[in-house]
Amino acid sequence: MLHDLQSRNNARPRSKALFEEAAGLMPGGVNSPVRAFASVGGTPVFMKRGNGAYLWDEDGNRYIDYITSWGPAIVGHAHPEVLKAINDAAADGLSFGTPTARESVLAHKIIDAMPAIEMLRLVSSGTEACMSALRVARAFTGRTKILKFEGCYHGHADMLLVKAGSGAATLGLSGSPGVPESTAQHTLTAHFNDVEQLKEIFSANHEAIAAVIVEPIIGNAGFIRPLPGFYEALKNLCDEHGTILIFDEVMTGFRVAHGGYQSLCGIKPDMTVLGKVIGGGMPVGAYGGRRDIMSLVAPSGPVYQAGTLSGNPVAVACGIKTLEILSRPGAYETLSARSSQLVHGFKSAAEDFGIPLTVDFEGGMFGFFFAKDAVRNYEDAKRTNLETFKTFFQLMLDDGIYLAPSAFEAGFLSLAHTEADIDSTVQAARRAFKSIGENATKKAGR
Ligand code: KE4
Repeated sequence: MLHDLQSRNNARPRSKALFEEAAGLMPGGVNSPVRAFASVGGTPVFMKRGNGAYLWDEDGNRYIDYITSWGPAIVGHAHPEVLKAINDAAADGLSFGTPTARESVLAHKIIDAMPAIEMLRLVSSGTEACMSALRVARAFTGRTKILKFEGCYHGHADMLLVKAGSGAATLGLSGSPGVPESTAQHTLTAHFNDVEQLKEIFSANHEAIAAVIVEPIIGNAGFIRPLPGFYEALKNLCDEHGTILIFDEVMTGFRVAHGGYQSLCGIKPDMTVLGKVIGGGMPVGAYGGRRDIMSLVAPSGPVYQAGTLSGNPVAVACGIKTLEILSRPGAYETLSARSSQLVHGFKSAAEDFGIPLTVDFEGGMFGFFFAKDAVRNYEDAKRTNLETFKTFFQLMLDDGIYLAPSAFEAGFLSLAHTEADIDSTVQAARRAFKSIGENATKKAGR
């Protein structure tokens, strides 16, 4: 039986009250738009604590968590070894505004995992990393134009809020007021997986594009994989035109594989952007790449970029321990096995009830669309059945499964998710698909 939203809100009275209070204090009652449940309706769930694969809300309801804080909680919430690393670091002070030895430990781990990164700079968010990488690429090439793909989200810096994914797509905001046209005009956009259009754009902007930035698997429009040959074509065009290729691996880095997507596809980007997992749930981002490019960054070069809490000792300690746990034998095999169990369970359950569903996964990241045909770009994603997604999301939430509250987001699991957790999730999906299927039949019968 599909409950109405009212009964759902009543089932979580504490979240409802907290949301009403927050709405008067912070825009939309949240500190990041995608948390507001705008596209799925109902009251956002206020979480009180997490442990392992689970979250508990303020009303005491338990959920199996498939957001993992949008990627960072990949070893599970409140992992004892991570908490110890944080507590030990914090006991020595929170922040000094000086270099610390720990920052080089994290830098080594990242560079060892991604050889395309010869040198890097730590910052405090993915947004900061993306905007800084583009500034350096513009300085290195002496060019102004940048190229991004529709549906990709690279944080909220002005020049990147053009046909962006994630929360911008969820809210139907292709750009954003406040971004001057004088800025947006330098951002070119292309359809993902469209090599012919790429060739046209490059020839129309001959040697004028400073950088191309791309999410190697688009996680901010659902889960959209590159077609075979797409990145080879893109890399060749960039090399031919002296354009910097930037892989934004904020989401895929250490998530789809230890070496990120670049280790799977064999493409060596000129620059890479990271975030999320490298902080393990605390604020860490990074940008890096070829030494000749990164050497331009102040104080070794003239390109200015700075940050009070960049390389923060406690956040870096959290990231180091997280990467250490991830580098243990079998970690990525486990993540992949759980993702495979989940998406194939969803697919089989949806088929049993005649519901068109496409699924995909890579490592600990997965996605699904209510659609018959494969989704190849943002336009395809927007044509999927968003109403069915909304119903599915709410039914799963009521059944104790916390999925991303938007069809334009990927899902994430952790090393703490057990086979039994995944099986429970698939059983909940089966109940949801049954309910959706029965409703569709009733409507058809009217
Ligand atoms: P942050 O500034 O949110 O740390 O990172 C921006 C960013 C950059 N690049 C990619 C590929 C990203 O996925 C992100 C942030 N992702 C979103 C979720 N899709 C963060 C969640 C949110 O906005 O609240």
